[in-house]
Amino acid sequence: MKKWIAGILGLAAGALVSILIFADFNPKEEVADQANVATNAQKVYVPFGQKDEYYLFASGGHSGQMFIYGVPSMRHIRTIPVFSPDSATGWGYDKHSKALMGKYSWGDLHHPALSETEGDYDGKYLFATDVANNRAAVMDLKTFSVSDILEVPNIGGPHCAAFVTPNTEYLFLPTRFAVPLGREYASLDEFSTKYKGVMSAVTFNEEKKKLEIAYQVALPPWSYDLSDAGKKISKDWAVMTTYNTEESTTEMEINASQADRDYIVLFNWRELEKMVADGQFDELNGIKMVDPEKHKGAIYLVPTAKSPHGVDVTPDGTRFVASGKLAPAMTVFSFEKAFKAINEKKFAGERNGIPVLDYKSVMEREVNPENALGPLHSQFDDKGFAYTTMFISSEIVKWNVATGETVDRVPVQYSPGHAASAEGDTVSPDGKYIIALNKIAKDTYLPVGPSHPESMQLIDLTGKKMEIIQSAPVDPEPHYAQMIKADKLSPLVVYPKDEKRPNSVWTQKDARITRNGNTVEVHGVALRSKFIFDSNAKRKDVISVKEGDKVVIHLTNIDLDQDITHGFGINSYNLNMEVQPGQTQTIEFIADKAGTYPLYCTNFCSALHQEMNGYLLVEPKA
Ligand code: CUK
Ligand code: CUA
Repeated sequence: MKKWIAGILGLAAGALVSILIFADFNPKEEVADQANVATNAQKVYVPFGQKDEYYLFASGGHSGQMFIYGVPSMRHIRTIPVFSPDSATGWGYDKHSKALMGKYSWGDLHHPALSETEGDYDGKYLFATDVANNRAAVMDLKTFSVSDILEVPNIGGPHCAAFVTPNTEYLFLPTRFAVPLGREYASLDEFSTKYKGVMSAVTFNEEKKKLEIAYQVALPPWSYDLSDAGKKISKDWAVMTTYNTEESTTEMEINASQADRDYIVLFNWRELEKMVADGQFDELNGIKMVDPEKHKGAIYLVPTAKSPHGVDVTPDGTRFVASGKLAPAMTVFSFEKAFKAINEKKFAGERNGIPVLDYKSVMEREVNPENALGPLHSQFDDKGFAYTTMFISSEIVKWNVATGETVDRVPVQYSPGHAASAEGDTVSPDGKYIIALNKIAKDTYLPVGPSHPESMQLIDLTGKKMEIIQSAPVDPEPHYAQMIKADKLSPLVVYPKDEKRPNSVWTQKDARITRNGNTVEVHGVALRSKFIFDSNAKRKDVISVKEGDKVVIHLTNIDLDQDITHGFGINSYNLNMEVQPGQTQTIEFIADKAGTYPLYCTNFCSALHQEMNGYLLVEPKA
């Protein structure tokens, strides 16, 4: 009986809903919408033979990789393996990448940063850091591959990074987790005295293609969340947000949000540089460590709404905008006001020996769009507007930086973390597109089980209203991305032939196998469609060793031809590498398993690719 009544009520409710829907239905609007879909489709369609206008370098989060997309098509073009091994490219298997990966097999890549000249992306290098295992990496955009990885000592989770200064003088790595100085053991009861949030200043030596640590700063034991470098008038400065200034050591979810205010840390890196040059530092594990309590004049605190997440410097370098995360507001601060207060030494007090500026004297305005919740990160265009992601209310809000007025908002699916606008972190953003990097896709794409991909949505900024014109599922996790004009990059077509390159071999007849004690060294070539390891042997494509030998294989791809990449995999030896046109790669292993092991080219390179194979013969010990 009850079921029956419920059924009738259900039908009635259904009818009501249909009436409402039909009442709302307007055939004209439907037609207009279809026209819109067609225009939007045109906006993102990149016809065959043409290329995308922008590269998007997107963080792969805990996949440890960097993803590259074309904009506006939003097609995934390539993955650069960075902090995690990748069998497709042999990253983590060949000697060079294996050495760079060291003892780690995963990473958590958060914020990519393109190299800059005069505050503009110059298209030369791309930096990234690993929150999981305290590393920084640099990728060369000539080859789209990693040139160097540096493990930074004394720190715990460089999440705020990597952001670069306007001429790539430094990339700064502030950390999320406070750790005892030198990462010694210390009880959490001594958190406030022994733990520090260490920030590292890393430089890139372009000639050697090496990352180096210039110095570190022992900041209070707080969590540093996001940072940005100054520009133009603020070019010698940088800002970063903090939370857990409560210095709680457990149940952070509750305890780190007690105080009404946390801080933006404002630091002058030119001053820090001078201090270090003047010897104002202590040495820790071979690194110059500046203590801001002892050496004053470079670091200041600006109070801001509790537990801020992002902080972003405007393209003209005059302001920095903090996003509230827990407070429903963005706070606009003025660099000029901050400099004035610093010059006049007008401080509101001190925290851990660091001067605190007066909130009111630095703050320009609090921006509070109606019902917008969970502001995380802001990007900018060329017309003075900011675009802030709202994690909780799932939207992007466009507002005027000078007046604080909200001009537009667009719902995104769902919960955006960062957004990336075209040339967005430069002194001259393009204002053409912004991409919402959404943490949750839910029902957006074909379902693939309980966990779904994340999503990116491309938004056109050129019209009166922001308009979503494309959406793409992405692998975890889109923390941040940077979008650069494609014509700023000029990648190599082939690695140039270089006869002086160590261990390279450029003709078939120079291919050879030599033995030195227990080490067998192969100088081989790969070409369509064969391997030649030893030009004098009866079978040129066979490597014969003895069980227990150390085997070193150098392989040069002598097909100097666009996109003719060869692979080199050894069946059941868990080894693979890639050799791009003109490249020399080395793989090293101990032949610890006797037996017969086919080896083959793993990259489909020609009609006779399937014939491109040979054998590794491992003769058992007597
Ligand atoms: S964080 Cu703010 S959403 Cu790592 Cu830049 Cu992810
Ligand atoms: Cu070489 Cu397939």
